[in-house]
Amino acid sequence: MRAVARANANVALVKYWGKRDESLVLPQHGSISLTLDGLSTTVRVAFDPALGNDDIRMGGLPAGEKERGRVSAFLDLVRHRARTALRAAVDSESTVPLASGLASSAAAYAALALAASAAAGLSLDAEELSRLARQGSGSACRSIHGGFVEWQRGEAPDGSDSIAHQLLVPHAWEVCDVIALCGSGEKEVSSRDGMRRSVNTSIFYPAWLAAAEHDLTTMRLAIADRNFTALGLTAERNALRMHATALGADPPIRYWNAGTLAVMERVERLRATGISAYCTVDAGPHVHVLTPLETVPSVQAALADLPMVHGVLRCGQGGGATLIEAS
Ligand code: 2P0
Repeated sequence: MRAVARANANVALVKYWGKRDESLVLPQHGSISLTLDGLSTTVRVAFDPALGNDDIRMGGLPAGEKERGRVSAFLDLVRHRARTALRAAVDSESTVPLASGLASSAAAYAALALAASAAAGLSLDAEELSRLARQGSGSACRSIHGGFVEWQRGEAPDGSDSIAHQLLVPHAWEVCDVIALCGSGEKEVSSRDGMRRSVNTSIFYPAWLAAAEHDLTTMRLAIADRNFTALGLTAERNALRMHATALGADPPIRYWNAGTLAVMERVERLRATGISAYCTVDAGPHVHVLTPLETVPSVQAALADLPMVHGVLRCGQGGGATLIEAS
């Protein structure tokens, strides 16, 4: 009745930005990501007859009320499926630097899906795990797999076909992510709230939907052809469009800060010197700079001396969620 699992974070190359069903976590459109190594979350789950309530901790400390409710609701999905009413003790540990503002619900819910289902005696395949993880956090369905991954929108009202599958195994094509940390602490508008507000109020949302479909097609081709320039241009354009959509919401949502723009400018200048590097930005100020393996040191050096950059992380490609212990 106990299990430990680990999963890696992922960076979206074509972003998920908007749900069509909030409770089932069904996206408005598909998305494509790269699973990263070095930014992982390990989750321990133990179902225990002695517990009257779920005991949810993060790094050994009791989780906040909002997170407790969200994790318990997720555990209810597992309990329902395993036909058990037992409460669980859950603890998680992350390798994401503390207070970097890079918190990853993708890694956490992918690891939780695997650990909780294994602890409950369920043996789920990757497809079932992806479907389950999605209901914890949308982007978590992609972190079940390693390498390049596509989350397909799906059509079924019950979400049964809204799952992720692998496009390329890790290291089949060495694209890396150099992350420039441009801020710290909690963001003001969570991704969940930001995408809801964008769907409901952004004057650009219909254009975003059309662009996302087009970017998915271009990105799939870029990955199939191992065309780094096409991957970089598409990822950068898609990120700018996602942020334009958020800026077009009412009230507007701005995730960037001055550091974000300084990194973007530096990367443009690097490109002018012949280094192949492109930016993408998730729902926060940090900039992920995509570059081939051989140019990682040059990109890292170029970002590290910017005054508004608090740190630089180098990430290669990570594998899928793994079960570390089960008993
Ligand atoms: C992505 N993001 O594709 C996009 C890009 C942020 C910007 O997925 O509400 O934490 O739990 O499904 O997965 C972050 O959103 O949102 C996200 P929920 P999630 O990676």
